[in-house]
Amino acid sequence: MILTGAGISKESGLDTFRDAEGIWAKVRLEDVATPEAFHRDPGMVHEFYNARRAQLRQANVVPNAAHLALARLEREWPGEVTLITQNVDDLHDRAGSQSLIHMHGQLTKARCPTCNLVSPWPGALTIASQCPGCHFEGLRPHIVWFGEVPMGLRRIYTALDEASLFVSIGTSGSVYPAAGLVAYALEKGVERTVELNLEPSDGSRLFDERRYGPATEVVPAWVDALLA
Ligand code: BV8
Repeated sequence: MILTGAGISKESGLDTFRDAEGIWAKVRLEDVATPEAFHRDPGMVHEFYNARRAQLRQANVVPNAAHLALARLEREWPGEVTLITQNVDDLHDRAGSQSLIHMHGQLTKARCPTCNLVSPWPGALTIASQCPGCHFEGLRPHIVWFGEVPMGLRRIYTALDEASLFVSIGTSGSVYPAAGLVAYALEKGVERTVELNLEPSDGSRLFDERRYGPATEVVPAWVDALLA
């Protein structure tokens, strides 16, 4: 089981959340990443996600060596590899990871609050964006906001019940329930826990092995060592 956070996409040019120049240093989470914010000012929330969606489409924003190393691990590892990401970017998808759960949603999709249809939506959303299914006007980003239940939790906890190895990559370990997955894995008897990050996360004491440095260096080196 591999859990990734914003740190793995940093060297692809996408901001993290809690670093000094991170997203939450520029905009208040309460204004753009909660259902109340969307109800209060949908235009502002759309603007926030439209800007991040547009950034994702820039030619220089591509999967980096860490994303590619995880896709290679999935191809070459004799057992099951399940990748859970908190990231809403599509860099793991574009790197070729197959067994992938976007537990906080996906920037490249829109969801209809009326009929729940999820549609690919690479472009900008507005308050007039119509659902391709039921034509309701008022699509929302297919994102899990604070106070909303993350996606794929049943699949995640079921996979964790059987996991022998839990790896946390590029996450500060500050958002739950994602940050609680390593403790859940340990409770279920996972044999080994590994943290690959720029610096120790909030839960670093729960990890048997810890390697610190930029993801594009630390992750490929760790994958090479594991496959060897
Ligand atoms: C829920 C989508 C109920 C939006 C996101 C009080 C205590 C505990 C919990 C709570 C509480 N009050 C409220 C809560 C619950 C709340 C929560 O945890 N709040 C926190 C702030 C305290 N959680 C929720 O609301 C969740 N829902 O609880 O529902 C429930 C739960 C279970 C079952 C039933 C009901 C919903 C949370 C999802 C919110 N949506 N994202 C968007 O993206 O716009 S969360 C957001 O934070 C992102 O998804 C992000 O991925 C996530 C975590 O952040 P990180 O990925 O870790 O990024 P961060 O910047 O923090 O860290 C980056 C790390 O990378 C750093 O460690 C850095 O050192 C490292 N790094 C930097 N550069 C590099 C690097 N590493 C390697 N290489 C580099 N180059």
